[in-house]
Amino acid sequence: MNQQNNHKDTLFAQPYEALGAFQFDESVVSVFPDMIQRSVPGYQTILAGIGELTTQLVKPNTRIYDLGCSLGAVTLTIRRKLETTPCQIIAVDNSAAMIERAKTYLAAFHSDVKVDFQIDDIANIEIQNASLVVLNFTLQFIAPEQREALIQKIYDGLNPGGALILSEKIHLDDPITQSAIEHLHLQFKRANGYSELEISQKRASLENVLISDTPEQNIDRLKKVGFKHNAIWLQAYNFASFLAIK
Ligand code: GEK
Repeated sequence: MNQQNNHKDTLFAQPYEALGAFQFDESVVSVFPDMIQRSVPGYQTILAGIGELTTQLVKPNTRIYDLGCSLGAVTLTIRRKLETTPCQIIAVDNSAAMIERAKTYLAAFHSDVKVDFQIDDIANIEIQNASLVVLNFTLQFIAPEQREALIQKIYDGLNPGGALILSEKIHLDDPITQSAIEHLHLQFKRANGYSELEISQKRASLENVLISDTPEQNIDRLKKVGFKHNAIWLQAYNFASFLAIK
């Protein structure tokens, strides 16, 4: 994401005496594009894939939802692909700081496609007449006991043939392969310039905030709410993106 004010993420570079739980506040907003690129392997490839899936799956006169939109990277990718397809994009985040920055950012690019930005908890959003819903690394921040209801609401609001793209950090139940895959992610962060202090403080801050599921838990939940067509379409280390079609 070519962001104006794209600052380097140094949020956890200094030792903290009292490390608080991670929050999507103003300090995170200003380093977010750098943070997500250096922390999530495959992020750019997922965005490119979402663009291609938009071309395949979005139907005219339907709605597209970007839930947990942050600075609007997914919305921007989708909007570029829509060109002349008449659709409405609804981009939601409960961080006002994120939405304010996303609005400014998207305003810098011309498009006739309407984007409706909403500052709200995605639990409160009605989903209707949807051909595409994207949860790009958002479900992992929702309380585990609320996840099924959210995915059910999305399924119910999708038109037949509509799709959910769900990207998540994942873990494996088997400790041996889990440890190997986690090590790959650790090396990815080191190679991207994060220090051991930054890595350990970020991990502590995300504890109990980002709660990952296994691939099986994700697929089982998608099946349970009614999706008959489910697959992982991309995985990079312990980050996977699922495609579920109604
Ligand atoms: C991207 N999709 O660039 N309601 C609304 N928003 C929420 C909620 C909630 N209950 N919980 C968390 N968020 C983006 C990246 S980031 C992923 C998504 C990450 C929002 C939160 O404010 C943040 O902006 C986003 O979900 C998660 O493709 O930081 O790892």
